[in-house]
Amino acid sequence: MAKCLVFVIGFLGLCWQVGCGQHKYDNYTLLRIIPNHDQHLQKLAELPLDEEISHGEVEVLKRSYGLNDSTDVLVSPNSKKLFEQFAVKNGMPVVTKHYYGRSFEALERVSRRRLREAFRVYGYNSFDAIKSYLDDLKFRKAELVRLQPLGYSYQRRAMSLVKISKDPSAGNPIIFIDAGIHAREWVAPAMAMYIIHRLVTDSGARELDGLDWYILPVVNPDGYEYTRSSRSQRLWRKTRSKTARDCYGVDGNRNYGFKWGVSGVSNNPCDKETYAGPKPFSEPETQMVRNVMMTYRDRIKLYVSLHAYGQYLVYPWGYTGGSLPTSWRKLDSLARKVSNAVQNAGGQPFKVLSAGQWYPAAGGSDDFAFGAAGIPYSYTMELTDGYEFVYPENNLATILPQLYEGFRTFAEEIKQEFGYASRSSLGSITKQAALNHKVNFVHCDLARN
Ligand code: 0X9
Ligand code: ZN
Repeated sequence: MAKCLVFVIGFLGLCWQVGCGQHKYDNYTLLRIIPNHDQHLQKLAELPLDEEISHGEVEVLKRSYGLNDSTDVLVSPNSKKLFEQFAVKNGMPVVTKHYYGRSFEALERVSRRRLREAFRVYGYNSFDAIKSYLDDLKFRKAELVRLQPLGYSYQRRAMSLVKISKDPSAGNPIIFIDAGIHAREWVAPAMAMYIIHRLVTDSGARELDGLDWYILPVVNPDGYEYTRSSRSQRLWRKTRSKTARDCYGVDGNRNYGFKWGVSGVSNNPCDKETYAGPKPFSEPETQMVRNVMMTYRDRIKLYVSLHAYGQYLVYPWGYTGGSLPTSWRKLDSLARKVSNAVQNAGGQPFKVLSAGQWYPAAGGSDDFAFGAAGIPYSYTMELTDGYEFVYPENNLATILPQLYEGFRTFAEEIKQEFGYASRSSLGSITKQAALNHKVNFVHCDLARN
């Protein structure tokens, strides 16, 4: 009887907190605070205050990169007033989305119901569906696709690198793409899978001529499945390793061993967002990505880490906004070409800048690829804008093909700079073909002698 009473009281307590049938974020409010003055940017960079994070009352979903680019903050009913006042006091306009969590259901409940359904190219698929699709692809497209087992996630999910190549023994330059290190950014694995789909189905496409593509579509499968498990976990970001008595997860994009911990991180294992981990590469998931980079570092010429959201295309350094790599103009110019290609296909252009100029955060995969592995082009691509992390599944069929045009541009440019025609051992290539590829023949001859 006593036990029963405790249960009923406990249950009522829970109902009182979140409401029966409701979830944590249902009563939260999303505030999009828009800076229109330099002082606003300084103020916003200070958000949120420490005590608010520790109470889990406030989550900064996106930071501003400049004037008129919003800082998006998700606030609990308790802290809503404080933040509205903060914006009003500083004269910043605010766009408000009430009952934020309720929008998750309408947009995405459907996709969880489809748990056992077949893989859909324009959909948000379960990790199992992605895995089965790839296992099948390996046989259906055996002439192009190989799967290299990489190891296991913390919760023992098997992970494989998808290698797509017409000629694996040619030693071609490699484009390495990963996605989904942040669990809630569902559009990123969807994009990675779409790239795989296009590479294996576009029969006449040039993307595979003289280039190999290595793709890891879900870097953090434990976190990804966790966000699919319930509406109240939809905004989980980190991995799922146990890090303290009651706390889980490391921010994989703070866990890489280059300038680890120097900026934009939390040392608190219970921090929901940016805990850098107990040491660099503490997570099996980041170790696997590192191993791919280090194994193929001589051939990987471009690394792109897919994330969401905000429609940014950023390059090193991420750990600081105070300096840029010497080759930053090349990084910047390639990013702008990619952005133009997406825009020409009807998509949204990217905001292009260094990651650290947006906001400094160390331990990112982009900095490790560039600074430690020596990969000459390295980017973080933040997909989509306007829907935060809950990008409507129905729009995927429109935006994935537009974004793919950006990857075709990446491929063309990488081929031009590092491909067969640009190498000094020109072999049988004609002078005209070399000129077409903007190769300086004289330079190559000199290099050989
Ligand atoms: O903060 C991040 O990890 C990335 N943004 S996200 O909203 N997807 O979490 C940006 C990372 C940029 N790169 C570095 N700071 N190194
Ligand atoms: Zn991310």
